[in-house]
Amino acid sequence: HWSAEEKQLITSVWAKVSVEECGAEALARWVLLIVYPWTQRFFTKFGDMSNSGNVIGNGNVVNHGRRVLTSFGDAATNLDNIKKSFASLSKLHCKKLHVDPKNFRLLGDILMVVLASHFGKDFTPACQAAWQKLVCVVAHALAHEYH
Ligand code: ZNH
Repeated sequence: HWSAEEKQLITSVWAKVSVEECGAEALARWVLLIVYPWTQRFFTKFGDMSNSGNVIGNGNVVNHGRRVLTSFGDAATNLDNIKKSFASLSKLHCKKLHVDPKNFRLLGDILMVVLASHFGKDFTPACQAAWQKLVCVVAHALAHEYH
């Protein structure tokens, strides 16, 4: 269900993404904006998350951001197989981590903001549309094993 143009837009943006930088920024923004009241529950082992100075540049946040964005990249480079390749991650988030699946969409939206701010006018409306679709498909795939 991906057109050749969508595939091209997604892979051309992905080729320029630094999972290091964008992953850390997306996760830090997300933790601060949305998860904040619950961070103690989700990310206790990351250390003190009580103020932005401790979140931005926190090595655990950087590492986890890289991990999450790298797995996003697996989706971006394997568009026709997303549901299958995310099945075990979906189980993990549901059964073990107990993450509310609403959060997958929210993190995806923040990733879009980060990409737009990094790539400026190169992140065209057509790129945005293709990425919007990707983050929806990923969120859907991650929620798929929730029952
Ligand atoms: Zn997640 C983990 C991905 C979202 C929380 N994650 C994880 C991992 C990955 C991911 C790859 C690793 C796994 C292993 O190790 O095996 N995520 C992801 C993605 C997304 C996500 C792609 C999108 C959208 N997460 C999320 C959210 C949250 C989370 C939203 C919250 C709320 N995760 C998490 C946690 C973990 C994970 C808590 C674990 C960490 C540790 O332990 O280190």
